[in-house]
Amino acid sequence: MTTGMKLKQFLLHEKRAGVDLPYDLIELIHEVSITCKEIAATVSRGELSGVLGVAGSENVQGETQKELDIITNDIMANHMSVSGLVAGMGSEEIDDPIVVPAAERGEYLLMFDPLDGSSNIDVNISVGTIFSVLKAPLGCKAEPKLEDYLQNGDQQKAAGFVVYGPSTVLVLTTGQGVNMFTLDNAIGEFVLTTEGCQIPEETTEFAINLSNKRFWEKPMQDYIEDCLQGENGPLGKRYNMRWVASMVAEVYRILVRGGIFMYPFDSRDPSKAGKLRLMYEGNPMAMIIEQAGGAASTGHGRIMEVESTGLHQRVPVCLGSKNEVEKVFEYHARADNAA
Ligand code: P6P
Repeated sequence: MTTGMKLKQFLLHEKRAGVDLPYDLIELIHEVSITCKEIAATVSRGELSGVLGVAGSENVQGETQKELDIITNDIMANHMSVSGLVAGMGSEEIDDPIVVPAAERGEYLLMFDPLDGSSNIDVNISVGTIFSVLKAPLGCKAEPKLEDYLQNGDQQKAAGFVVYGPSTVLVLTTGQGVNMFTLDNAIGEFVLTTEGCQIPEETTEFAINLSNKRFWEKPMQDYIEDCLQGENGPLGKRYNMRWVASMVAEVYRILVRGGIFMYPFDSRDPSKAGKLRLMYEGNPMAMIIEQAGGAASTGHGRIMEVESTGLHQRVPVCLGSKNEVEKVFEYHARADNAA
């Protein structure tokens, strides 16, 4: 009986049951969960915190930073820098890799988006923290070089996110399926509430920012057009649509009831492959989705096979119910073949 176990208790139970889960990786996940409890407490204060709104700065993406983007980044970076578990870190909010003092280095690299969906924070819509764990090629012996971070998604040792919604839920995979832990504020612990998430292979619910339609490539326009034709169209079923503008909320919904989420390439800035970032959004979410029986594609291939060329590299994202993602892949394949 594992439901009701606390996060670390469950991970140690998994290790005793034979799962290949090093103790320092268990510790790292536990320490990340502690920072996410602090972030949860911070964002839940809303207007009381006096730090809603913009910080008057931009991140490396050229995106206006919210005060809470910076505050939550510092919570994660400062806590993990002295955990003795990471050799270096990459954050959406920081241009270059975060250097960890030699005496504090550990065996892993941590990539994170401290507050995904932060444009929603001022209007009290769910936001979240996304993290990805890679092995440091040189371990703790030397400061990681940039190329040490540039590993593809299949190299991830763990991936997860915390959604700060009506309830705060940590979603985690270490390569042995996907489990969910709900924060019990009465005891300050993440408690196992769902073991072995499985995404339905079929769906009638798509999530995309339809206002960008004119900027998409034709296969994506054609797929959405066919969805909108409903049961009398070529896809033969009536679709529903969602768009929360918070990836963690969309992915959580898909894990619970299925669906397909897309942020495709668009021509607003042709120099970028998409809006979402590979290392701390695309790859961790792709690992979670695939581990839950779904699919995660760029439209042309698996996200986790995309070669990483930079900390803040962009990637087009299409993920969720396996059979629906396959349909989108086919629309792109037909266009590629025609070309
Ligand atoms: P748009 C949040 O800023 C984010 O990175 C994702 O969490 C979300 O899915 C997407 O961007 C929303 O983008 O263009 O609809 O505001």
